[in-house]
Amino acid sequence: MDIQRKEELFEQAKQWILEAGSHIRDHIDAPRSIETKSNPNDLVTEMDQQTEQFFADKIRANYPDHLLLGEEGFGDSLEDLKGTIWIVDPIDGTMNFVHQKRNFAISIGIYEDGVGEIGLIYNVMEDVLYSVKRGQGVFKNEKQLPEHNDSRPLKESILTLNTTWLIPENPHVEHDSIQELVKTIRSTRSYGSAALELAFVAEGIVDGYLTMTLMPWDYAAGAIMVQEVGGTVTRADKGELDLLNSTTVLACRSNIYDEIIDDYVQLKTKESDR
Ligand code: 2AM
Ligand code: CA
Ligand code: CA
Ligand code: CA
Repeated sequence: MDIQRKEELFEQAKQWILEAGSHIRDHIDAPRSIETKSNPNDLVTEMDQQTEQFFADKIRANYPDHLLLGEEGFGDSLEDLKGTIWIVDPIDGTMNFVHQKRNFAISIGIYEDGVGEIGLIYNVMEDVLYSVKRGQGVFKNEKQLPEHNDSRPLKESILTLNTTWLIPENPHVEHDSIQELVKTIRSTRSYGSAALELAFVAEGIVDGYLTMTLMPWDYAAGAIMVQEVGGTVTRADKGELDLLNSTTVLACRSNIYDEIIDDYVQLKTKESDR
């Protein structure tokens, strides 16, 4: 992407994400109606929908030739990744938004012909913006994050992980392989927002994030950030991420990547059969 164009797009996206976040903060204590989607624990609120609508209106008015891929259905349905695509999760961590009123983020990844160029993850209640322009480093607010250069071994690593993958009945991964992983590492954390968990991997405050069921809007921005600081991000079977489908994701320091997948992650179903 042309450097000048990238700069302009970045500044515009940054202005909109801060504006949307400020609106959510101002209404954090307002009464809200909560609906469920695929199951009783899969929540959505009018704030998720309004926020995605906000981005859809802004993008269509200002960049009519761009496309939007969003969680709540206000975007376009895409058959391929050609062109400039905004991949937006209006609230990542809706359950945290509803129950905790913190620990949720707005996530925006801007891709051109399938290549991630710009990423923004806004931790709304803490007013912390993680941002990246590919090739120009990752920033936490105004401060540039260092490249991953710590080669701590897996046994001294902290991974973010949903406890779902330790339950025998989960359909995606052999739970005992994940138990072995948990026994090996230093500790686990579960923040409940994929976007924030990826930003934390980029920041180096956790060493990796492993999950089985992400959609493109969950990781579009975070994957660019982790790669930019030298980390590795792929499917949990080492395949390339597919931005058009649900996917497993491992994002981590590059020095622990092979060991996690080769020695611990035993998937129940082939990614191609999901
Ligand atoms: P969401 O809050 O935008 O739905 C929770 O562990 C993380 O997984 C969140 O980032 C959440 O995003 C994401 N997620 C993906 N698919 C989900 C689903 N079907 N139900 C709940 N959370 C889901
Ligand atoms: Ca959701
Ligand atoms: Ca999400
Ligand atoms: Ca969401």
